[in-house]
Amino acid sequence: MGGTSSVQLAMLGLDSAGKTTLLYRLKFDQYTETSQTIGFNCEKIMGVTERTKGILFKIWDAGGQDKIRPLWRSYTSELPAGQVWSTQATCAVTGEGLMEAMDLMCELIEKRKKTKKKR
Ligand SMILES: Nc1nc2c(ncn2[C@@H]2O[C@H](COP(=O)(O)OP(=O)(O)O)[C@@H](O)[C@H]2O)c(=O)[nH]1
Ligand SMILES: [Mg+2]
Repeated sequence: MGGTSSVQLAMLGLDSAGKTTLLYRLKFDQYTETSQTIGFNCEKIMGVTERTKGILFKIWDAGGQDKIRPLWRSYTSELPAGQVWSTQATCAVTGEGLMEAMDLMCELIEKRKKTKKKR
């Protein structure tokens, strides 16, 4: 990444997991009340931490209902064997842990890009 770049992300999870709250927390830096997501939401969010500054995150928030879940496959089918997973505790209501999560995600994306180049 470095300089100005953009990445596209898909947020997948069951209904009421907190995806939309998290999206708006990142976008508006405040708690926003949500209603059930029908289909998708999408927001462009600029990175604000040292690590993510200059990176434009285009984040897709996909509804989690049973009907939509088969579509997750189109986001996950290209993941390589041995994909590294990470967990970061966050609270979408207060924003706690979110910046750490953005940094961690950035690190994973950079690693993924490097291994892709090697192939
Ligand atoms: N305690 C707590 N509640 C949350 C959190 N994130 C979302 N919620 C609440 O959980 C409910 C569902 O959130 P929503 O973002 O609509 O979930 P989505 O279906 O995954 O988009 C809402 O009432 C939120 O206020 C969180 O991190 N902590
Ligand atoms: Mg939602």
